[in-house]
Amino acid sequence: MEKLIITAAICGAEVTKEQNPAVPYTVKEMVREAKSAYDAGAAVIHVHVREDDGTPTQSKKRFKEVLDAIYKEIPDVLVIPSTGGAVGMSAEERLQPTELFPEMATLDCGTCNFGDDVFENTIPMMREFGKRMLENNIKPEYECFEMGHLDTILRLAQKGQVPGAPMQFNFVLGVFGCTPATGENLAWLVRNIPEGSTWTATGIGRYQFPLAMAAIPMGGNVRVGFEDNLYLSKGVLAKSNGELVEKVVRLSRELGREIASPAEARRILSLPEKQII
Ligand code: KMH
Ligand code: ZN
Repeated sequence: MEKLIITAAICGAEVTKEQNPAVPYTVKEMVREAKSAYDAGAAVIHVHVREDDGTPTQSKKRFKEVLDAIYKEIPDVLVIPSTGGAVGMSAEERLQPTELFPEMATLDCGTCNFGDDVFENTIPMMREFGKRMLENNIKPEYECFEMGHLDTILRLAQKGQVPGAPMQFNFVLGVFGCTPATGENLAWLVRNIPEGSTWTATGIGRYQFPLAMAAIPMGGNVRVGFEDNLYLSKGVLAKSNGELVEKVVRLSRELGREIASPAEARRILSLPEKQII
C-alpha cells in the first residue's frame, strides 16, 4: 500500500472565528495554519481565501498573496486552491485561481444541497471548469458530495470534456443534505472509480476521524482541517489544523501506514516533480 497523503483544508469558506478562534482569515494566519499542518505531516494544503474580516473571496489577487506567502514558508508543499469558493458565487468568480496555474485545483462534481443552501455545479458549469483545467494544464481534484456526482464526472471524462486518467477523487461525505459519511457509502464510491485512480476521504464534522479510520486501511488518503471540522474530540476545539493532522498521523501509524511527504504525494498523484529553488 502507498503511504498516506494527508490534506489539510485549513480554512474553508463557511467556518468563522466565532466558532473557533484559530480559523485563519489574514495572510499571516493562513501561513501559520498551513505551516502547523505541514509540520504535523500534511503534504497537501487545500486553500480557500478570505478577506481580513473573514468574508470569503475568490479574488485572484488574494489567492496570489496567500499562495506566495505559503510557498515562501514551505516551498515544497502541494497547494490545491478551491474553485468551489462559497455558495452563491458565479462560475467566473470561482475560476479566478486557475489563472495562477496551480498544480491542482478542486472541481466540484454536481449541484447539491449544502445545509440550507444549494451549491450550484450544473453540467455546463462543470464543462466550463474542465475546459479551463485542460487549457491551463491543471489536474483536478474531483470533489464528490453525492453518489451521483461520481457517475456524472466519469461521463464527462469519457467524453474528454474534463481531464481524464489518472483521476483524483475527494469523497466529501456528511454534508447536511448530501451523502452520509458511512463506510458503506465510501466503499461503494471506491468500488466504482476507474482502475489507477487515487482517492481521498473527507468526513464532515464528527465524522472526520471515523471516515479517516475507514479510509486508511482501504488504501485511500485523508483530508482533515477546519473547513470540515473544528473539533479534536467531542467538545474539545482544535487549537490548530496541525492538531487535527497529528491525530490522523497517530491513527495511521497505529494501523501500520506511513505518511507521504509532498514529493511522495506528487508521485502518487502522477504530478510532475516540483523544482524547489
Ligand atoms: N465551500 C463549499 C460551498 C471546493 O472547495 O471545491 C464548496 C467547497 C468545494 O468547499
Ligand atoms: Zn473547499
